[in-house]
Amino acid sequence: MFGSLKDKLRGVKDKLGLSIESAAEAAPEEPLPVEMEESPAPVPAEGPGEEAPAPEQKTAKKKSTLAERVRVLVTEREVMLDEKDVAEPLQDLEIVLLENDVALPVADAIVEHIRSDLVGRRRKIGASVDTLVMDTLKGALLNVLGEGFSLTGYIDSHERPVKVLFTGVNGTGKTTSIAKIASYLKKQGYSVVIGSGDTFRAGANEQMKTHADRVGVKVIRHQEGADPSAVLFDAVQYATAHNIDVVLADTAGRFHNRANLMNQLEKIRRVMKPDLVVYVDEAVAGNDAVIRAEEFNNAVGTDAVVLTKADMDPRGGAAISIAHTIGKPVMFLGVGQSYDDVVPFRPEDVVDELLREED
Ligand SMILES: Nc1nc2c(ncn2[C@@H]2O[C@H](COP(=O)(O)OP(=O)(O)OP(=O)(O)O)[C@@H](O)[C@H]2O)c(=O)[nH]1
Ligand SMILES: [Mg+2]
Repeated sequence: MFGSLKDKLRGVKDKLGLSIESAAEAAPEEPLPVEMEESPAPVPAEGPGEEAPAPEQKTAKKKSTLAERVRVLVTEREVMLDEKDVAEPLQDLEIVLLENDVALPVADAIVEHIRSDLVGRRRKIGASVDTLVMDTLKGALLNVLGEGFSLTGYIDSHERPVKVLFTGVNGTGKTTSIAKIASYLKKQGYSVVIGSGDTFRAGANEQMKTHADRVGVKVIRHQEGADPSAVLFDAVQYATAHNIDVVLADTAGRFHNRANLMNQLEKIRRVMKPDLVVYVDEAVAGNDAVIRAEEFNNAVGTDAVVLTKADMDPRGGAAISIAHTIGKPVMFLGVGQSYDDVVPFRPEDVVDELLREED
């Protein structure tokens, strides 16, 4: 998962570390006072060994900004970095993020977070710069990944049955994810019923039934072509009558710009009254997934996101960008073809995975 991005992040991490190291080494032993804008004219050099600065040095000084003139201070490995110490590695980081499908505003937010974390502030670097680099990268990634979303936490704090409606474009993994999440919830001790709300695509009912049988969960179905709101309403009725904790509702794949299917989704919402509307898309779609998630969120509203096929995604751009872009948390990652291949999206775990040194 995210192999290409992980590799590239290692390179950036090393370069940032080296830049900080060399800035720290270049700094004088004793702390120097920060040179200010209106500093008095330098006292003429005395003594034979000391010469006035060369003309080109003077010009360079005049051109430099205040931030650049904040020199690196090292006191017991405490370092104050300036802009130019981190400029190159941060530029590399921005390129790496964009190349790996991270949305531009999200890449900017990550880079800015690191810049403001490092530049112009005294930072203790301890025995090595690795910790500093790691902490700053972690902080920047966590900042865009948001809080995540615990479905079991939500179920525990809401009235049962909790009704979860799954939406999204064709073939992204809605039906499979519902089976995986049903299995996950069952293992956590919750009772589940599935509503087979894709009455549109031929064979969808059978597909849902096969998955549900395999994970041992009841499915409420109507015949093909039936009104999906009616099926899902029945699923909720069934759950209420049988004290079932969770209703997972499947729907047909649809595009946000297909008015008839979107109107149908609106009707499903009104009739079934879901507690959570979950948008499903595939991590491999990269930036397209981010754009579609935003469009769906604007059109029908979204409470949380499931990103499938993360196992096939070397880039990780959608996983990093989606929560920050649409302001809604990622809830699960699909990481393979088997029913156990679903993992709750925990930002700390994702960041650890991204910054892990070895595979
Ligand atoms: N590798 C991998 N494949 C997945 C994952 N999730 C789903 N798939 C595969 O993606 C394909 C489509 O999955 P479905 O669950 O049928 O997708 P859907 O969104 O319900 O499709 P429609 O009902 O046609 O809109 C299937 O072949 C799944 O096995 C995943 O996390 N990893
Ligand atoms: Mg489906």
